[in-house]
Amino acid sequence: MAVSDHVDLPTFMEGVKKRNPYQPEFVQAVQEVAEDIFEFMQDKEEYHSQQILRRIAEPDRVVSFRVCWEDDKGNIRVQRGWRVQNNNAIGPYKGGIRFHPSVTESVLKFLAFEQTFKNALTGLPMGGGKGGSNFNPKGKSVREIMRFCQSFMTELYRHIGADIDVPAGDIGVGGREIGFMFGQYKRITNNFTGVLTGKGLEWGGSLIRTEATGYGAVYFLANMLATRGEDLAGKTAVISGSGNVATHAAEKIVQLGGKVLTLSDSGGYIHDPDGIDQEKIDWVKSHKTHRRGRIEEYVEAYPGASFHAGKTPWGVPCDVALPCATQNELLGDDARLLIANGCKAVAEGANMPTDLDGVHVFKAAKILYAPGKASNAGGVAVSGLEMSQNSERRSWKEEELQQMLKDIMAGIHKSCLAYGDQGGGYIDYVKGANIAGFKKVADAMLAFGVV
Ligand code: NDP
Ligand code: 2IT
Repeated sequence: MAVSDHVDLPTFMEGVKKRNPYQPEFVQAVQEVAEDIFEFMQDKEEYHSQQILRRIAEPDRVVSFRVCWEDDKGNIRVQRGWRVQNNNAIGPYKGGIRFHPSVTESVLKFLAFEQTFKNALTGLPMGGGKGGSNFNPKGKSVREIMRFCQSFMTELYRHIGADIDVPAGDIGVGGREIGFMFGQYKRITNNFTGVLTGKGLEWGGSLIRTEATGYGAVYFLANMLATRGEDLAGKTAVISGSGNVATHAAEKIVQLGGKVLTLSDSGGYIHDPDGIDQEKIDWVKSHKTHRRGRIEEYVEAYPGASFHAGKTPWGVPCDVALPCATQNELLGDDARLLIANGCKAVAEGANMPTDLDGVHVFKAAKILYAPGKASNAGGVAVSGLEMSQNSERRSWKEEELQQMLKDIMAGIHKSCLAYGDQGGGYIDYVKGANIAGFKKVADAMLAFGVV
């Protein structure tokens, strides 16, 4: 009979660190989950003896490849591309593609690990994966971006498929890049299939996929506030980022009667005390996406606002905060400042935007705090609905999809309550999300035996 190996949390984390040297983001993501799962597993012998967490924290595979492309001046450029297929226990690998100079194997492994739990929380049959490249789209012409996307897909196509692995967008990858990659996939394979999500509406895309992550994060925030008998009407919001997630989160806050005070990018943040209304949000969308401008130019269009170079917006007093830019953008001191200034609720639009210190500060203060794997799951949820529509070869109506998104976010909130309710009116959403996501994947893995 096998003897189960009951290592404690510090020993488990020592092993993770040793096996993944120079991968701090991945170690951080595993630590955040392991802190809750070790407690949950205490009386669950099977998860221990079958080494379930150890197995989820070892990607099924990491594919790394060279991506060569020619820039407009005829120079040959070489980038590195990856696809991390973390876990497909409950469905095909699913997760976005990120193009940003900060992309490393560690970043993509953390994202694929987080995605595994997030996708389980949606209730849809999707495993976890993530991909990307250290390619920097900033300052590149559209032709250069097209050539890069084509070259990236020329390798990636052999690792993905509608029932194998279905990538989508993430930082630096939006509808245009998905179009270039889908075009190249189709050209190589001669196969028109739902192999990517976030597609254009004319060629298999789903309504509301573009808006889904930001809208979903605000629906989740509204669900959290409702547990304390509150809503978003009249609340002030501080948001970081000015891309897909940030602008759509801002839009939904405004629709629900809140006032958005800030947006940001890697250059700094803008503070608009009059509120960033729909017309201003439209300006930001167009400025950042079509003109590929910087957020600092907002103050030229709207002189009532101020720009704060090189800073994050967490010092601006607010009722609710939504970090929607990137990982580790909200640190322990930022968390302390938010709380000192009266912030009641934080919903993460980005993946792992709060560092471990910050997570512990929010938990200790018992504020309403939702980790990205719960609150930003609306995007991948509508991606899952896009996959269903592709399989059925039909398109659902906008009202149907809006309702499904709301229902899915409410369902995730309910799952968090099931495992995170600590009594006395405090819900630990991090714990709730980690346990609910883990349990679903773990139980599927138990059914498959040792694979
Ligand atoms: P976009 O590329 O549309 O926008 C990214 C935004 O974040 C930009 O404002 C960008 O500023 C800023 N940003 C990116 N990297 C950094 C950095 N290192 N430091 C400071 N600011 C930075 O990406 P998305 O809005 O799609 O993604 C934002 C976050 O949401 C990411 O964490 C992503 O993983 C997560 N997410 C996205 C989903 C989606 O459906 N798109 C789904 C779930 C989560 P700048 O222009 O200066 O680079
Ligand atoms: O982090 C994420 O959930 C995403 N970037 C979206 C993934 C997807 O497959 O839609």
